[in-house]
Amino acid sequence: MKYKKELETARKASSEAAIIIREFAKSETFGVELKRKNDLVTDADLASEKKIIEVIKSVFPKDRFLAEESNTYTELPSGRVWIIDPIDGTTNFSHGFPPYCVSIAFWENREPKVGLVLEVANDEWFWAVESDGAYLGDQKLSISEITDPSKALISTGFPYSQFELVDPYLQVLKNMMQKTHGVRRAGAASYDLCCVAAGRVEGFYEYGLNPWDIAAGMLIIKEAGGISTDWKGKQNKLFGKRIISGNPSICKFLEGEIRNCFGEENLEL
Ligand code: 2AM
Ligand code: CA
Repeated sequence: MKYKKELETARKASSEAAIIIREFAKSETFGVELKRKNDLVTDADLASEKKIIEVIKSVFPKDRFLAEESNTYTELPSGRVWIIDPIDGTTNFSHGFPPYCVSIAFWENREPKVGLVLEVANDEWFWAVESDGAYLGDQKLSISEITDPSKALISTGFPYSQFELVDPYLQVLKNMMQKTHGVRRAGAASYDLCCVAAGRVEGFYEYGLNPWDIAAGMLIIKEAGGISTDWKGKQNKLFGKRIISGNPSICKFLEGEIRNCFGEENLEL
């Protein structure tokens, strides 16, 4: 298998990070700081990121890192890059409310090659390697074949910034409640994407996301047979902030609903 060494390294880094995160979870006395309004960082995020980078650097000393707590990039560099969220779902983690994940992606020349999302509380390992499929543990994943929105379960994330767009967001949510099987809000975007890949939900949409929230999950969805787009139905960009994922029919449905409620002028940054 191509990228076997990268996958093994991502596995090792995430399992060592998970040990640290579980220790913090038990202690219940970790420090929590505010980066911006509602934007938490805990000692566990910082320790997890340090460990992940240390493990990967020991194997691939020349690779670059785009990691949430130490990132300086505003666009994806070329070459070999690791995109890391040391804890996705920090608000969940700080309340002891699963899911919370470690997300590690390896990209080469701006294409995803390896994606790994470890949901720490339930020890679920979602992973994918380019052209080799997506897996939960050793079980192969494929996205849902449901194309009828009225039979679809949809996941989303509530806005935590750009509150001026809350009204159109709530209008979409209202329509989702009426037109689909229901809506779920897990609190960790990497996990939401894995739930699309695993067919647990049919579709996902959110705005305000960062590259490290989606870099691994996007590949896991692709390898499970799904797609991720921006809010205009075009190829999703890592720094594009907005995402729609699912099978093509459900993505089309979500795109139409979002366009109707947000208006053309709010579909991009
Ligand atoms: P994070 O825990 O790594 O910050 C939830 O909607 C998704 O948005 C999560 O993936 C979460 O990732 C991200 N997010 C970023 N900032 C957030 C915030 N202030 N509140 C809630 N989620 C946030
Ligand atoms: Ca994070």
